[in-house]
Amino acid sequence: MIKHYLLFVSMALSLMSCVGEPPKPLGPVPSERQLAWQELEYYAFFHFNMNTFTDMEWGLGGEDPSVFNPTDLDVNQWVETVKKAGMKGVIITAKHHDGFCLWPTKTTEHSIKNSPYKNGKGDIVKELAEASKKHGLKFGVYLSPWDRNSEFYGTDKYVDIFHEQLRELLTNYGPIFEVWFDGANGGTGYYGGANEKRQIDNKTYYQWDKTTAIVRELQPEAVIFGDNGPDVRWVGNEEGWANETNWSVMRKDEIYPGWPRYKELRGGHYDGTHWLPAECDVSIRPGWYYHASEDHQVKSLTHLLDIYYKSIGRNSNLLLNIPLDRRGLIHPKDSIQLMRLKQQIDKDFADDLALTAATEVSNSRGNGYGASNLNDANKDSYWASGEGIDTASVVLSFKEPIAFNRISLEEYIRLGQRVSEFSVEAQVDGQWKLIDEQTTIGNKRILRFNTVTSAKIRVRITASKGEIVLSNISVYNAPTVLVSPVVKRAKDGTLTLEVPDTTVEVYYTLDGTEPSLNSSNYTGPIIVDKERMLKMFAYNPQTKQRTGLSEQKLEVSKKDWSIVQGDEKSAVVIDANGNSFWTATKDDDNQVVVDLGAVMDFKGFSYTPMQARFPHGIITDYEFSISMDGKQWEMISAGEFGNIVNNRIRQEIYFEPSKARFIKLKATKVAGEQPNATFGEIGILQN
Ligand code: FUL
Repeated sequence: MIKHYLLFVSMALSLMSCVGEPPKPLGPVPSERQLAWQELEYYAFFHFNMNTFTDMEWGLGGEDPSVFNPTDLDVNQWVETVKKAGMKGVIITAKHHDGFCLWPTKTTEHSIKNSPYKNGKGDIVKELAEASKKHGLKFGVYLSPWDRNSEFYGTDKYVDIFHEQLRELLTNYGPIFEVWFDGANGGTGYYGGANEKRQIDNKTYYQWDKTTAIVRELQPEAVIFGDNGPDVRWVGNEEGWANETNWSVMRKDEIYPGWPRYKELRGGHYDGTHWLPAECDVSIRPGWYYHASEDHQVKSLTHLLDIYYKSIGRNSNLLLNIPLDRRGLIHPKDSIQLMRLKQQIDKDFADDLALTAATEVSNSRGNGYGASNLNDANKDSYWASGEGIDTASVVLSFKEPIAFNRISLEEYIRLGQRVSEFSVEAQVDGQWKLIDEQTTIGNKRILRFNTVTSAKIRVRITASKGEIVLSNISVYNAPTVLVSPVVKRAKDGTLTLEVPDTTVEVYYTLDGTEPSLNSSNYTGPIIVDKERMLKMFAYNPQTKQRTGLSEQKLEVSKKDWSIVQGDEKSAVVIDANGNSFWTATKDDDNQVVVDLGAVMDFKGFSYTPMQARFPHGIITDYEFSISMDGKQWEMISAGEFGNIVNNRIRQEIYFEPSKARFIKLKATKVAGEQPNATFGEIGILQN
């Protein structure tokens, strides 16, 4: 009897090995909540709170709740916009560092209930939770542990308050998919009027174990985001990119909020002990909160695409921030860019060419784990190599040669992240030609490269932590990105017109006439000495599509210009790059003096205010003077730059035609409390 039983077991086992046994999980593996989160890929961050109304990024905590007063708030507009943009969820700053709560919390008076919004009866967390549910989007909350308002901050009592706030948010607003804890803490604050610095130990003060337990108890499906997770990690920058090598595992016990080695968060740890995948958080504008002064700085399509490929395409999720304006709406400039990105992504991934390929692998662990699982459009089926086999290759064969420029690979991460080296090749004229060599794959890895035409693609896994387990390979031919050229200028007058795609052509004129395909074709940097009106468009010769016309005044070259007054750093004021800036010191009298190198005719000047994220010293009132010898000065223009603080664009001021060798721009008034004037760029206008 026992003999029979053993025979039966061994027959069953050999049958199983013939259909193939699944590989055993390798190293840390994701939890169900982490897997569900990973599927979302792309979702919205909404920074909207007290700072929106004080024009700040980090409120101090002593703000008056009466200042919070959106006039046209419409959460449906937020939700509909991001849904159309292809996002799968939203996360709202329920409380930022200044402590103001967007819901009528019982824990503090510093909340929406003491604001004019809906006469204190409003609850924006509720409104947004309901709108998200209605539109089928996931809902998440940002709750800042640091609270610059609470008088109890620094004591155990505050930690109880923080935990209670968390309980309120996780109890009263339906299912939550992510709870976002920020590691930031600058020390100082209002703290109930104490206005002092309070030091806490980020590792222990908030009782993270208890905090996690509250989330698990009330929202077991929610992931917790923090520098060290425990479920989702910060990516170590706020620019929206992960390293090319990006492990979803980390030696978690080494990490804590405010960890000084945060750069390691960009790539994870090869020998990680916990599953801790990365989320890239980045704002569509320079700041997280809305500032009218950044309306001209919404990220370009090229930049947003780059973010997409360097986050989602590098084994990370993307949390893209859209600040809400003071009305309580998404600004049209942001909506337009969101839709542009969505349209381009849709085009890039419109047609998975791999679905038509025959797949062949050098090794597999048997039926059920074969090559055809790689292109069956099913995330749950996978190809796996045989026991102990950690290098192998896949060949995709097409009936006809195809043109392609993207390849997307996915590991079956339920069994762990494994691949550490791989390459992609295409067969051209009978030879394997290397397209790219990379390291990790993870949940999703998308490679971008110049278009290749071939009927055979080979993916070689050259190193892996164990058996190879890939769920998907997709191949795309993304269309050329057609956007207006970016104009760059150098001090010597060199003009560069940049387009992201090398196959796109640029046509331009410098005499103010409308360019056509018969106009100059831009082939590389050119010197433009004199003041000119540049008009141009970008053109895709394959599709014959072109962008609209764009134009820009090119000022006279500054190659012989030098600074007469201003410290050594002030040279950036005449470097033809408005993104660099100089701050005058007390000794400079808030002015800059320039020697034009020769007597010049002109009838105006330009001033570009500083463009950096935290502007200061923006000149609102000025005096402009000229001189032949740098000693005798004549002030020929004085006045105000209208609305410059809200709209930090280049200013042009005209006056009677004049002749001079020296020019002087003096700030007679600057915006804000910092008294020293800043200068992005100055120039002269001749026509
Ligand atoms: C940072 C915060 O300090 C910023 O204000 C913003 O909320 C960003 C998402 O996280 O660390």
